[in-house]
Amino acid sequence: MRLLVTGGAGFIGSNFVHQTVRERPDVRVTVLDALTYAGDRTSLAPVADAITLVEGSITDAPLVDRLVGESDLVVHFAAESHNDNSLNDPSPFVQTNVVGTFTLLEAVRKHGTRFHHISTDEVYGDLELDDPAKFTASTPYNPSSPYSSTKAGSDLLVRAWARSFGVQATISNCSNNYGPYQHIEKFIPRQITNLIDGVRPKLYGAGLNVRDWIHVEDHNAAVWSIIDKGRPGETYLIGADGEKNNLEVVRTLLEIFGRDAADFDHVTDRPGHDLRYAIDASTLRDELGWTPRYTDFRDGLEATVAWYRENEAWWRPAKAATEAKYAAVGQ
Ligand code: NAD
Ligand code: TDX
Repeated sequence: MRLLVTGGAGFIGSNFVHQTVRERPDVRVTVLDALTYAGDRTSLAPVADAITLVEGSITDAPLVDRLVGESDLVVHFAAESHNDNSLNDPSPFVQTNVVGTFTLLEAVRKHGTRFHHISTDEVYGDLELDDPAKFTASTPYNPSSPYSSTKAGSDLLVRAWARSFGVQATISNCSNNYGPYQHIEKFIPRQITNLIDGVRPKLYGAGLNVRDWIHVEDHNAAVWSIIDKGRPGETYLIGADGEKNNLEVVRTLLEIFGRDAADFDHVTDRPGHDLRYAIDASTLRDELGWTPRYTDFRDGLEATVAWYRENEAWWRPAKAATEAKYAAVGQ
């Protein structure tokens, strides 16, 4: 099978490529990645000899057309992915997430190529802390930020291309991922690398916002079950019952680092900050037989801390600039 992975030099995409090379020797992988600030060639270094990396944008229609024409399957991870950045400058979010997805859809339509679209639970908006409901595939779309609204837009394009043009597409909406190779602008690796540097973790607002954490390996295993067994046209929600508020996550990290439970700072809250996400993944579990392997969050977090300790050369170059950007807005 010839597989095209967009965004394969980013966090989830690079882990997906590693997993695919490890577990699926019959798959020939090509990565299309623009190598933005969030993409890193070295994230693919361990598999560099087994794959082809093409540096380019998913908005480049002739390039996309050629690469899709040479593929049997496209798995589409490429995106601008950080909410805080989307509040400072939404423009690349519209270009990559909306126009880029449109460009890919036109190519898979032309070549009749199977397409899997990676999306987020943030398209559903947020839940109250005490709401017994979780997001399902029939929850109405209600995105809050420029990031989540452009992801919602891209999902709707995929649905329309599947229905109107018969494109063989599936969509997955996953909750918050953690694990190796995640950019240090994101919550967990930001606090891990702060703690390595002896800096106090930074909590937005009161820290009571809840995220439904899943290990990136579990997300990617779910993506493969959807590719193998999913029904074209369907949307699958991916989550591992990992709800935690941000304060709990910071306290667990402080414990892992042997620091005092009060050793953190409250900083300026994110405008429009979603309160809570929670995923009902029963379709994925019942229909496709997927189950998560990383069921102990603390164990997964300890392994992630160990990875950042051992791979300082990977994240150090981005640390000062990332923190300067946060400091400029009081975070
Ligand atoms: P990331 O920011 O770490 O990686 C994104 C990758 O896309 C980078 O390698 C970047 O260079 C590349 N890219 C950006 N613009 C591009 C363009 N125009 N053309 C080609 N490549 C481009 O993001 P991530 O956290 O790995 O997220 C991957 C996907 O998963 C995204 O679609 C995101 O919406 C989705 N998602 C992420 C999470 C999460 O918790 N991180 C949860 C659910 C869904
Ligand atoms: O320093 C911080 N302090 C803090 O309290 C940062 C960076 C974040 N936070 C909070 C904001 C959120 O409540 O932590 C939570 C997680 O923040 P992010 O890592 O920025 O993730 P989130 O905004 O929840 O979005 C993530 O999950 C869904 C990914 O970045 C998205 O790409 C994905 O779609």
